[in-house]
Amino acid sequence: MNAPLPRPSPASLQKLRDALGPRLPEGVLRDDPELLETYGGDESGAAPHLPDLLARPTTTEEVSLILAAASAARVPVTPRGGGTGRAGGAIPLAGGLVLSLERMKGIIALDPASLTVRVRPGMILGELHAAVEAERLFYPPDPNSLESCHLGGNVATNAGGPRAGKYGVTRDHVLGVEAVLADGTILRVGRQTLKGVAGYDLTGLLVGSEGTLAVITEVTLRLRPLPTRVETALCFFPDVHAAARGVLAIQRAGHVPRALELMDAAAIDAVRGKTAFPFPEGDAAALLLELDGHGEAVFEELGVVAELASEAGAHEVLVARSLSQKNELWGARRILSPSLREAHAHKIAEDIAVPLAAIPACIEGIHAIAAREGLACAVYGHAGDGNLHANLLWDDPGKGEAVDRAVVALFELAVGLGGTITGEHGIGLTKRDYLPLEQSPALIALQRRLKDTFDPAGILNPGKIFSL
Ligand code: 2HG
Ligand code: ZN
Repeated sequence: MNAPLPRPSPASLQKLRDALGPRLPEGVLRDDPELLETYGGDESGAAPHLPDLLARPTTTEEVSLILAAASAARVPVTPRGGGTGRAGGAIPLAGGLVLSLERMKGIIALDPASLTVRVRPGMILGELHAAVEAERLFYPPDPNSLESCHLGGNVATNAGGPRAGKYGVTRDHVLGVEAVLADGTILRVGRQTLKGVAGYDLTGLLVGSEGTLAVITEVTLRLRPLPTRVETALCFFPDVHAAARGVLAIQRAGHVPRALELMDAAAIDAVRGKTAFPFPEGDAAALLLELDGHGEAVFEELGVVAELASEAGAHEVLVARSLSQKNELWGARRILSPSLREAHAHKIAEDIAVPLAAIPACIEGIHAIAAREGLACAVYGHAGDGNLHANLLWDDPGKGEAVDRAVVALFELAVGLGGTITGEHGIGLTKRDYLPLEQSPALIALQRRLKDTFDPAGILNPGKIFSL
């Protein structure tokens, strides 16, 4: 078990206050307890920790000042976006200073001709979608929290979402960033062009580094033309294995739906009656599929894909005929996680990913692990890229040890099938002790050395990704 991280001494905190107080505009640095309390947790379900200070800068220069002073005073800094993370990445484990980028909002430059947009980290993802779509452009990543998550947090965690199977995760769309190192150095990393191979891919390294290497203060994203036709359908299957066969058949036949979301019986039960969409009783699995492109061809392809789903065992395919029907289907998908949380006293949602061919074995393995440990479970998620949300659910507080065993077994299952312990939520705090199940000691040691190079004082998001 990891020992708790030491909190900064009162003297270090005073040194930081003294360094920043006269140099930051009024209101940027706060320490009122009621406010600090709202910056201690995220959506991982992990216990919150109270920070000692909160900084809400509005410029890159302020971020640089804050980091340089925190490095000098040896005060831990936990960068924070919208607080929607699922792995505890934004929890200030060692107290210290929470650096919230929420006030650095908005678009800096949208360049439709170059297919790029430069944004500040505090921009809400849903607002970016609306702004670029108004220009008939498309930014595909769509994590479930899109109405509240911030671009900076998406970049820090390399967020995914349903459309990642076709379009990739956040990293696949980031051309460059402006980042501030722990010592306050401001760097422009990467490029503004669609192509460019100069030097190491440090943009790729910073994306997904979960606030441990640098603080992102600006992001340049690649945009695509907005598909003009989107077709959505829900296929019902008698069991989850038939649905998994459907996923493989559709992809093997050469189709790349922009979403291929699977829900097992427990997931369907959790949303039945809670959304506008009337899920019939007794359905044991469903696939929400969506195709995009241009013109009538998309609808024709949907017919072919629906036929493949039927051949795999789907007994009904319901095609959304209007925008409101599409929204009903997606509404049901988007409330899965909160509905499961409401249905049980406790919920752990792992986000393992496996090679596509291993999806059936993975689903079978998840159900077997939960049954063995006497836990309820629901499996759903982004089957199109093999990323399955294995939810363990229980009400009895005495189930702690069974849950711990089940979590390890889930990770071993994923890794044993050639997969990963996290497809999209990140390692953060909640999975740091399990990283060695997937990565060798030499690989973890190399990453620790990289961390030391970027952040020699070790102030940036301590206690995340690696065990203490
Ligand atoms: C989703 O796909 C999110 O809905 C949340 O990644 C997953 O909490 C979950 O189960
Ligand atoms: Zn997800």
